[in-house]
Amino acid sequence: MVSSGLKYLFVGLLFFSLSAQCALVDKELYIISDSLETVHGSKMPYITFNDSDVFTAYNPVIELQQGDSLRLWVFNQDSIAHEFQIINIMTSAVSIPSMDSVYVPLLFSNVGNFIYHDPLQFPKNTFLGLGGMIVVKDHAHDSFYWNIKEHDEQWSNILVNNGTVNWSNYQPEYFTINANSNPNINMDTTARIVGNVGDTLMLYIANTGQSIHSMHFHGYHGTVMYSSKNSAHHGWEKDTYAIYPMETVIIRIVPDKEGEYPVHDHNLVAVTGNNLYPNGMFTTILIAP
Ligand SMILES: [Cu+2]
Repeated sequence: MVSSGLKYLFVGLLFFSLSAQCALVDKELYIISDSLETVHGSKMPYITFNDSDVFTAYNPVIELQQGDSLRLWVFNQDSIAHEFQIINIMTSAVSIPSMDSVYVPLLFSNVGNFIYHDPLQFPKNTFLGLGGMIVVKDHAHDSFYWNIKEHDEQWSNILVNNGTVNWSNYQPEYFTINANSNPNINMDTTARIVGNVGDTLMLYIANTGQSIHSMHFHGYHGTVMYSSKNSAHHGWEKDTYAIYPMETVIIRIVPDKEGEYPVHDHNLVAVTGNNLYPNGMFTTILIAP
């Protein structure tokens, strides 16, 4: 009797320790069609996932701890049907008719950075804005999030009206981090890397665009902790990261000195907005003593 009592106590403790770490996380996303205002004040059609039924140009980051169960509802408030899929997590897409919703319960057992998006007529709906990230962590370090992407006003208008474009001749004109170009990126506290010497800073990047974006850090090297496309890159220490379309990475930076240093896309057209420098993917990293 004593030994079986101990066994139940042990099982009870094990269950308690697991349930203390793994949370149930409820989240709602709303698909809303509106427009993206560029750094120069022009507007183009844009569709995003939103935290509420109010449109923003920014697809929210869903933040989880390793082992969490996500209970996700996706509401389609657009006038046309959409789809939903999480790359490397859901093996197939679910469709969501206009003004309907889907419920997606998922367990996230592994750390990583995952793109959720609308894969319908890919890359059309993702290009039009429907792509965000889910990050799964096993740490409590300061974290920063970059949803990097490029845009073309003429193409967005063609695609939203069911026209066709030639993806082999793609010359986008705007380049954004979390839907902002320089100088507005610097106002986004989720994007702009700020810390102190010796901190461990974690940067989660998702390329939801259709171009390669080669992000160059001046002043600091970081370590690749995760890449969804190139697991061979794990552990590499670098200052430039070529991030492929629909790739996600996690980079760890431990600053060794104070200072303010530029971070930008090494593809020079991507530091412009409608050909104007430096209104593209350009920000700074700010490290205090
Ligand atoms: Cu550079």
